[in-house]
Amino acid sequence: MLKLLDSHLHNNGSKDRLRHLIMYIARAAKYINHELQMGDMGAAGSQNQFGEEQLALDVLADKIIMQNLDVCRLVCNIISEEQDAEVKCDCKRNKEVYSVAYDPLDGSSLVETNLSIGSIFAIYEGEGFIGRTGREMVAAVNVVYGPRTTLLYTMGKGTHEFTLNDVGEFTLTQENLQLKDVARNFAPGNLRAANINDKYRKLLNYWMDEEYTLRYSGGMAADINHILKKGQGIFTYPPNPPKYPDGKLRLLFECNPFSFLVEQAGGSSSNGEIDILDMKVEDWHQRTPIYIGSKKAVEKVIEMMK
Ligand code: AHM
Ligand code: MG
Repeated sequence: MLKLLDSHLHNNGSKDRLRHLIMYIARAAKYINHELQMGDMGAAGSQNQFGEEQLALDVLADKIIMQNLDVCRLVCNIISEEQDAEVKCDCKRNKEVYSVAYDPLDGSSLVETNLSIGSIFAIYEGEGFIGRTGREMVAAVNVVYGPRTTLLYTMGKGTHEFTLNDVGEFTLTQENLQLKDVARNFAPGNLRAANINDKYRKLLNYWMDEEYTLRYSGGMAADINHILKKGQGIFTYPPNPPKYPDGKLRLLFECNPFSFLVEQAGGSSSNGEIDILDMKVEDWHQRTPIYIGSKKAVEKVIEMMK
């Protein structure tokens, strides 16, 4: 018997409104998936606020998600990695409402090479993001568009994987993903940082001396998904000042939702000092160094990068 996303959310104790919201997110992912098969892979001719070139697909994925979050009327505040500021929507304010932060197409520069990319979502109850921590998220979702399209979600009761089938349903493929404490794979982001940070160079050497297996695609959505599916691994993205004094990856759109998904699978994540999920959001586009994956591997990184 197929286990559908909708009934899994229900059986997992989801409030109806949160379940509807996640189903709208899944719907957006199906449309994005379709565009990836059929759509324009070229440049949009525009840049985001950080001067990064946008692809037609970045812009389209952003629109598809924004429209779905808007029409469901459950979301008051939305912030996208592709937008400068928060968007306020018409929601049913008298009832339980949500705020959603998302990265519409993480790793989109990989799209022309046909490597996997993803859409990442962080869902909070109530209105707005500033001053809150990742601990306040009520759900996180990561959709990976690869040879198959898969969706991971957590609502704080485990991390579960679904796969999109031919008739457009996400069906359960793995319940309660589990990370071992010890990693054997490493996904070292931002090797440029090793030029200015000898500790990172030593950490890289440690992994090589210990004969870890390199598994790094350059797309965080796929790299974290790899760790979760293989049941072990460590992903790092340290800072490299002056260009990225806090690293490149964003707290709201990437680090928080992945930290929630990984913690719910028994792993952990840190910025080198505190857990990512304990960081206070001060700015929508705030960046943070991140070390995430198997618990003991994260501890080792913190110790060596101190
Ligand atoms: P994006 O959201 O613009 O796609 O950037 C995030 C991506 C991550 O998926 C990945 O880990 C990182 O950028 C790699 O960046 P770089 O190759 O610049 O080190
Ligand atoms: Mg991204």
